[in-house]
Amino acid sequence: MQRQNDRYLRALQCQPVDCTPVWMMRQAGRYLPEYRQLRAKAGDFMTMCKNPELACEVTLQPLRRFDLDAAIIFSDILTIPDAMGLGLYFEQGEGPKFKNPITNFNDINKLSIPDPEIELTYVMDAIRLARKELQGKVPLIGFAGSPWTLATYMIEGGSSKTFTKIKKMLYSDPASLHLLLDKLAESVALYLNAQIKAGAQSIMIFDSWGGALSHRSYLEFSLQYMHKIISLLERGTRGPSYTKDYVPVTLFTKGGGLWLDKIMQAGCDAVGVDWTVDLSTLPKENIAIQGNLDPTVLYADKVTIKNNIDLILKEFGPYNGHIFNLGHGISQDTPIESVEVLVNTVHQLSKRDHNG
Ligand code: 1CP
Repeated sequence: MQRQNDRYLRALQCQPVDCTPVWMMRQAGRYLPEYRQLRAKAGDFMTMCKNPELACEVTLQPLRRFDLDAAIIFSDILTIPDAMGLGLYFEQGEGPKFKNPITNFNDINKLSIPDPEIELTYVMDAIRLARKELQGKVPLIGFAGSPWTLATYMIEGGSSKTFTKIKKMLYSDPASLHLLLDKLAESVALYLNAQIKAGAQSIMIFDSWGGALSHRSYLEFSLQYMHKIISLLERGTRGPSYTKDYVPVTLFTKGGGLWLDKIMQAGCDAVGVDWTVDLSTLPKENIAIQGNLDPTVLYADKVTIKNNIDLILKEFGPYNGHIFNLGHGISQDTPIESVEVLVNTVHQLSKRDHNG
């Protein structure tokens, strides 16, 4: 029987850890040959997401190779718009697309809020199965996209670099966009509460495209709705010492470095930071920080990888509220050996500042 590893949950509550916990955004995915193999057999990505056995298997794959301190359920942020009837599909090499994107108020008005126990029951089944298979070895992370980030895909019809359509709506018809964001916030809160009930032990909200907004728009169209979601989550109460069954929330706005003081006031336990953030400027008091290695460092040689990890760990010193992660998802052509170096170096080097 494996010893329970809860250093990730402890760090989220800024409680003493033996060394710094580490996991990677997109750790279950295309850089792993065993993922590519399973994906080739399954056919397409959504088939894998909608099959709880396959989703559970992919969740566990990175943990068999690396000494990671958390698992993240294999799914996608776009399951919610899919459940709202937008018709999600993936075109080879082109990323996600929607058959029925949102174009106007009428489309938004017609959208209904999915019941996670019906339309998204496959995610809950995958979570239940993954918890069973993990046997408490490491905690399981549940997640969702932020309303703003989901809305970008729903209005643009897929990925975008410019966000022209949604920004046009933001400035010319803000009431419609607010209605959409409100429906999404409610949907995400229900979805995350169902994930918690199914066994998710920590929650992460991905605001991948919040950084595309102006300062004022970020507060009004993104942060406000994440704040609302957090206030609706049923996740227990955090005590002064480590609270085992409390479900911490991490907010990650890519490109949100300038707004971290505001993000930290949105009721979250941790903030995710990308590689643009100067860690020395962040408060290191009762709020956990997740990040912030540039994922492209993993293309470099071992010594360079170790040096870059060392620099980040030195910024935190003995502070308990650090969760080591990349500043964004791992790239699909990352060498496996680099991931091994990353995970082992974080554990080894961080012991000097903790009681490991
Ligand atoms: O096999 C394939 O071709 C599918 C690639 C893939 C994978 C592995 C997609 C399509 N999604 C995922 C899994 C995924 N997506 C996880 C799994 C758990 C883990 O982290 O290991 C998670 C947490 C996500 C979240 C996600 N999906 C985000 C937020 C995080 C981020 O990277 O910013 C976003 C923006 C998406 C949308 C999405 N889904 C898939 C792709 C290729 C994209 C991004 C497209 C774009 O750049 O706009």
